[in-house]
Amino acid sequence: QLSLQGKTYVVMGVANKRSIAWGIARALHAAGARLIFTYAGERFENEVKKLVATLEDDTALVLPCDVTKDEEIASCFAQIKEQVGVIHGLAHCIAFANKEHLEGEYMNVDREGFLLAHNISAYSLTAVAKAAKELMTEGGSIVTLTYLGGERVVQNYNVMGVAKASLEASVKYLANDLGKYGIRVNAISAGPIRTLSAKGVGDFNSILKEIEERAPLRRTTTQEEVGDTALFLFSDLSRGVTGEIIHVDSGYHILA
Ligand code: 0WD
Repeated sequence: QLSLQGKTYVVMGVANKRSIAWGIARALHAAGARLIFTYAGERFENEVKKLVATLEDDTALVLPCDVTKDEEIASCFAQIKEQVGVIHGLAHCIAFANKEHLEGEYMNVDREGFLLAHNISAYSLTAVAKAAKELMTEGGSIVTLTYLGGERVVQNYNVMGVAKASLEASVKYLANDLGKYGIRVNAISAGPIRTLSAKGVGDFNSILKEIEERAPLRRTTTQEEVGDTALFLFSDLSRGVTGEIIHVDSGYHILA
C-alpha cells in the first residue's frame, strides 16, 4: 500500500457519498494523507461535514469554496495557508451545466449557458491552480476529472463536452506553466458513474448499459477505480507524468 503520510491534499467537489471526489478522498485517506475538503455552497455543507466525520480524522478541514467567486477562492486558500501551510496536491472534481443543455442538440445552448458551463467546469481549474501553486512550495500534483465527451461527440453531453475539451487543453497549458515549480497537472477521464451530476445528463442509463456490453472490461467504472488512479497521480510513482489524460473507463475509449 502506497503511503502519503505527512502530505496534505485539497479535495474539491464532494457533494455526497456517490461523488467521485469522495472516492478520491477515501483512497488518499487510506494512504495516510491529511485532507482538506471544499464545498460549493451552504446546501452541501452538512452533507460534506457528515461524510468527513466518518473518516474519524480530526485533522481534516472543511471549507466553503464556490469556484465562481474569486474572493471565495482567495479566502479559502488563505485559510488553508494559515491553518496548514504547505499542500502537496489538489483534486478538482467540479463541473456544472444547465440540465436543459444536456439533452437534444448542442446548438440549442445559449450564451449564458455556454459561459456558465465553461466558468464552473473549465476556468475554475485554472483559478484554483493559481491559488494552490502558492501553497505547493514542496512541489505538487493537481488532478482534474474529464470525460470522453470532451474528445468525441457523446449524445446529450453537448456543452459539457465543449467545456471538457477546454478543461483538457487547460491541463496541458497549466502543466507547461507549473512544471518548473515541480507541480504536475493531469486529468483522469472517467467512465460514466451514477452520481448527482450524472443525473443531469439525458439518457444516462443507456450510456451505462453500452459500457457493460461493449467496454473491453465489460463493466462500468467505480469511484474506487478512479480513486486509486488519483492516488497514483498524487504519489511519487507518477513523478514523470504531467499534462496527461488517463482514461479510467474499462477501456471504452479505444472502441470505434
Ligand atoms: O459519470 C460521471 N459521473 C463522470 C463525471 C464521468 C467523467 C467525469 N466526471 C466528472 C464531472 O464532470 C466532474 O468534473 O467528475 C467530476 C465530479 O463529478 P461527479 O462526482 O460525477 O458529480 P457530483 O457528485 O455531483 O459532484 C460535482 C460537484 C457538484 O455537485 P452538484 O451536484 O452541485 O453538481 O461539483 C461541485 C458540486 O459539489 N460544484 C461546484 N463546486 C464549487 N463551486 C460548483 C461551484 N460553483 N458547482 C458545482
